[in-house]
This record gives sequence, C-alpha cells and structure tokens, in this order.
Amino acid sequence: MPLIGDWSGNGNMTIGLYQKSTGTFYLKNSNSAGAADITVQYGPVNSTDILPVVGDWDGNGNMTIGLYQTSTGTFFFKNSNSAGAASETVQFGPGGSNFVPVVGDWNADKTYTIGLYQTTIGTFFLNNNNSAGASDTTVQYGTGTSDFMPLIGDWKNGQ
Ligand SMILES: [Ca+2]
Ligand SMILES: [Ca+2]
Ligand SMILES: [Ca+2]
Repeated sequence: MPLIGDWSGNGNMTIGLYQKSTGTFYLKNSNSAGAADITVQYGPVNSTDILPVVGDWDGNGNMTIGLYQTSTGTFFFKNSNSAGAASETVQFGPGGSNFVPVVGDWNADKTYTIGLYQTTIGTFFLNNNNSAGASDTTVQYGTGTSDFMPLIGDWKNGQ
C-alpha cells in the first residue's frame, strides 16, 4: 500500500510502502527509486485487520508510522520510525469495515490527529486530539456509496 509523508522533517513529502504480508514499512527520503532509507517491521504479519497510517503525532516536524485495527477501531501511533511498543493508543469509533481511517492536521497546530470516514453514509468524523469520545468535526460529504474513497490534504496552502 502506498504511503506519503515527511519522514525526515525537511519539509519535503516523499514516498513509502507498507507490505501487508510482513507488516513492514519501507520509507524513502527522496522521490526516487532504490533501497528504502528506513525499514521498520511494526505491523502484524499478513493481517487483513490492519491498515497503515502515517502522521506527525507529536508535532515535532517528523511524520512517523502508525496502524489502525479495523475490527476494534483502534489507532496505534509511534513517535519514531522504529519497532517497539506504541507511543499512543486510541480507540475511536465502533470499528468495522464501514469505517476508513483518515489522519491529518485539521486545526493547523502541526499535530496530526485521528479521523474516520464512514463509507455507508459518506461522512467524515474528525478529532483535534488523539483521544476517544465524540468527534470535533462531523461532515457529510459524498453519497454513501462504496465507489468513493476519502482524501486528505491542504489544498489551499494554509489559507
Ligand atoms: Ca522529507
Ligand atoms: Ca513527529
Ligand atoms: Ca492538529
């Protein structure tokens, strides 16, 4: 699965991959071919219940790895691109295949936080903190049909 982020903290977003069969992240610090700059085995091997997420969970400028467990609606965040125990664990939403994880800096405070897109009703649930509870922003956008996928970005360059 493709990943995009600023792993080096230099302001440039670069490519990466998550390999489901091995639970391994392969991160490049340049948008070029060749060996990964960072290789981290973090996810469970061959799990259909896990999706990768990446973001700057601690707001220090470096984007790092995370996982979302679909069955339980749980996010696991690492503040470094290394193996080991999660830095933060957050259960958000009911879980299940109708919810797709989305993460982003919704309030421009440099820290990436959790969200979900409920495909069946075309609705985003966004939280400004990595904590459980009701979402800070709920937006119905999309038709609730399965041919829409959520996207996240800063389309207007901070305006
Ligand atoms: Ca970078
Ligand atoms: Ca960070
Ligand atoms: Ca934020």
